[in-house]
Amino acid sequence: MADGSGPGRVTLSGVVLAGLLLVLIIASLYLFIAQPFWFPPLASEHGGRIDSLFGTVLVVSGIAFVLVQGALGLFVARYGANGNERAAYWHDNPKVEAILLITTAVILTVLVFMGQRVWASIYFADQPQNATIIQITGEQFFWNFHYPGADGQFGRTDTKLITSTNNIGLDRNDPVAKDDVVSVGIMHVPIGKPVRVRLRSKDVIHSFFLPNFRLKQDAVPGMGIEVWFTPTRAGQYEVACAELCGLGHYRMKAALTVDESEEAFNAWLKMAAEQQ
Ligand SMILES: [Cu+2]
Repeated sequence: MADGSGPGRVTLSGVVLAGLLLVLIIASLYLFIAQPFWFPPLASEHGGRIDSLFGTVLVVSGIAFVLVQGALGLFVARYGANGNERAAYWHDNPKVEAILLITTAVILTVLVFMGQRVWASIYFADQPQNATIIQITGEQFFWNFHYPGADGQFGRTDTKLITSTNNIGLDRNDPVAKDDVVSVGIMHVPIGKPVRVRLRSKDVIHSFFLPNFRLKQDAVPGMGIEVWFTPTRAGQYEVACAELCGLGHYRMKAALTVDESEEAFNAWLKMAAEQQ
């Protein structure tokens, strides 16, 4: 009976709901423990800090979730139609409210400061001087990778020089542009050396996303935004666009190769320069 004074009934809908909840709990536990859909393998130096922060936030919010939902379930079992007790009602309880508010505020503040520290250690750290510098221009729907070539200097670019074959408007008459490499959809970096990426966009907002490197940064028209990372694992990776930038957004991806040595990277750069 619903007034809490008599024995409850076992209803079909109740049994079905309990079964569904059980399936949901088992499926969730499996997904968290076996991790079949987790992050792709980590391949950058700073990524470990992001992953451990993600783990901390997940554990803290997981504990809060179980406590809150557990309390809800406990009260339903105790004071619901099947229970024998009546729930007491009161309007406010300043002590309980203060405890809940302060506990939540302290936990959230600690998490925010932990996140702030990791963010600052990646974004506000000094840019490394000995880095490979690449100017990356996003456009609908591909990525252009501009390397300075052997002289280490980027050639002049001008929007007026942009044509269907000169995506970034590189001035080939500029002496320092002679050895520049502009690669469409193919990016190479050497392992173990910082990479500074200068991001631009020609049309709409794109987002330069390297899932394995835990790096994601918007490319905004009219702005040059720098980010950097250090690859720690040689191999082939995906560059994605993480901003819904138009109808062809789904195919806006590029291939990133982390070469296993500086020599291998230079060999690729030389080969690409010869094809320009
Ligand atoms: Cu895009």
